[in-house]
Amino acid sequence: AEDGYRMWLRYDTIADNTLKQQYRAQLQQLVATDQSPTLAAARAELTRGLNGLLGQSIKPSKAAQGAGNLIIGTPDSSANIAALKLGDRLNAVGPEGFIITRAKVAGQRATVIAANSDAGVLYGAFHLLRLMQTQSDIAHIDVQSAPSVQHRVVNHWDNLNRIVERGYAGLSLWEWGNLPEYQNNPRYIDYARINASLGINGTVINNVNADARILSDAFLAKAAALAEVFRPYGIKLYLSVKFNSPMLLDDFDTADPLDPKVQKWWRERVKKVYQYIPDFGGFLVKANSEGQPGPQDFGRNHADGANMLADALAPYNGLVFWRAFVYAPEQGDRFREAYDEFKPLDGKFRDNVIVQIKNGPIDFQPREPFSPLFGALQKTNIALEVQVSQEYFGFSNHLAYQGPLFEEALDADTYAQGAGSTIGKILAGNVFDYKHTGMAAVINPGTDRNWTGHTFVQSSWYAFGRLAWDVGLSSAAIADEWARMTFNNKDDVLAPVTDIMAISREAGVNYRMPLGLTHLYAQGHHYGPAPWHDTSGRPDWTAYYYHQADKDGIGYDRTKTGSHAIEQYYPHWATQFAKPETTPEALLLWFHHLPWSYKMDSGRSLWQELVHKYDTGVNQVREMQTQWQELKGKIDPERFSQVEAQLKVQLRDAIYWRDACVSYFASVSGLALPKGSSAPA
Ligand code: GCW
Repeated sequence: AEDGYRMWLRYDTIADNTLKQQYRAQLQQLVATDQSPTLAAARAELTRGLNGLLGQSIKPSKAAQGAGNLIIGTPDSSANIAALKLGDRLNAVGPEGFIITRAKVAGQRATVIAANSDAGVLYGAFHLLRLMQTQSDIAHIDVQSAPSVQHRVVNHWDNLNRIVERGYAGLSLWEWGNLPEYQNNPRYIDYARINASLGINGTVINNVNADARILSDAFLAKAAALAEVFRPYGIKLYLSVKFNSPMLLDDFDTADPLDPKVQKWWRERVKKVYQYIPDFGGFLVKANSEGQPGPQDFGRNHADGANMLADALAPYNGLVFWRAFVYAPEQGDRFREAYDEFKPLDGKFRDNVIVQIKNGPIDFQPREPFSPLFGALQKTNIALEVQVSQEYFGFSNHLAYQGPLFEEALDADTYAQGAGSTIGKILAGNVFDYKHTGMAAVINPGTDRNWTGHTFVQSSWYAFGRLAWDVGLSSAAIADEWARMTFNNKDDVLAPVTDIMAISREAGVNYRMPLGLTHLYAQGHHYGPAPWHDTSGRPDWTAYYYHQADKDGIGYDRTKTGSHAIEQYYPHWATQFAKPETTPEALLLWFHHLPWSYKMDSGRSLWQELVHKYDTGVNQVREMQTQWQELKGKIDPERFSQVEAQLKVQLRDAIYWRDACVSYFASVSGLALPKGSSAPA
């Protein structure tokens, strides 16, 4: 059971003897102080990690002496580090970065982890452990690292009754019933360690479909207890709030953001929040979306709403993450909605507001073009929101490493300031001059023994954190790191694991919605397919709305003959997306309604290509199964057999997806199944 629980922080003793001896000689004693809870956490993690990895205890020491010192700290907390005069290099890594280097201390070469803040020391400690877990050479180590993005936040969609919205791994981790009394739940600490190991510095602990009671004194006391556990790990606590809280908690007849009574209510509540949680991070708000209340209910706009909360939080340096995920059934094209509502408000938000934008214009689909709001909001702080929880990727049953999806989003070039204006660079602050930027991931760990239900969901959590720290990392390099830490460093383990990870996302696109099809999910649960034309529900919650398939063709026309949504992009993409020939095939049906006979690059017709992709997706799952079998006897039997079983479920579901979609599209197009396909006729 431990195997899944430890995630990537396993610290099993290094198998390679030579390397272990080298490490042992280099790291004999840990020179550290417990001057702050964060430094204590760093020391504790290094002790635990090194004891495990080296298979012997590292000696604690107050001062450097003899050979093999590992010295950690800030210039303030460590005289040794102050004496190294790392000034310029430390300036370069900013408030949260770190340096790991070799330097002469007390006449001997020592290994040094230095930072400007205690949190930086903690991140450096985790980084050194990661290098050792992945068996890197640290003999001449010289690393200088700082996060690309300021706010690296995880979002939980946990309800106060512990049911997790879109959660597939048990109940919420937060045991509200016994909080604040039972604070020392080891799981809270491990949760904090997992996040801190990636440099995640914020957590929003409750669902964006918020329960107003989270701001009641009773819940604030509980949240404060969690904040206290997370604090040493550099993690700030944030809360999702309901916009009409004054009405729900205090019988107000309005929540109009311009009403002085309402403003006063929020000022007083915020003051209360900071009495409970002095370093509280701020609010996350879903407003006027999917039935949630918001400023528009009172004739105001998103900026009016966000700014009112921002003003209440400003005296304490609190932030408002205001979500751009908005759409309504009466709109024309759901794709357009977020941009149409937010672009006109650019520059109208306070500087402690961050507009949080999902990677794509619709909703965490297996593949989306990037949201045109990136690059469009130039005078408004922004954050990117991605989803680790596999709401649209087969829940915790399917294997879908999403590193490639996150990388695709970060590498998407908006052309906002010419070529090279990628979302990653925008978030890193290299394109516009923002006061704050962020990256947020919806994660849904729960009480399952392995936290995430499927071991490989852990890999997407890992990838998110690593990319938020360094937007330039490649998903393949991250997969390699994760596989080494989560399983082991042997080539015959790494090869199959990373091969599987490399194809898993595209496999999931292929057997569900290839060539730019999107949202063919059954309504509500979002697990299986329902491509058929269902006229009973909200149109934008049915598949026909998205695929528009009929006997003549398939796809959503977003060009000038359709919804014009492509005009929301800068000219580079607006021009390319205007014509099917210049639209990447992977996004084709996002932008064009095309005849079934349309000729694809492969020479096949659109219809043949579509079926071919569905078949490919199923075959890729078979390939993943074959690769997984290679691991038999080479990793622990528990994780081996669980993933083996999950892959069987995945194959069953992939076949069902393909068969449902192909036979439905065959029925509307009237076309026969291409030769060689194994889908049912
Ligand atoms: O993806 C959709 C989900 C909802 C979710 C919403 C959102 C929390 O189906 O469950 O609500 O997005 O992001 O607000």
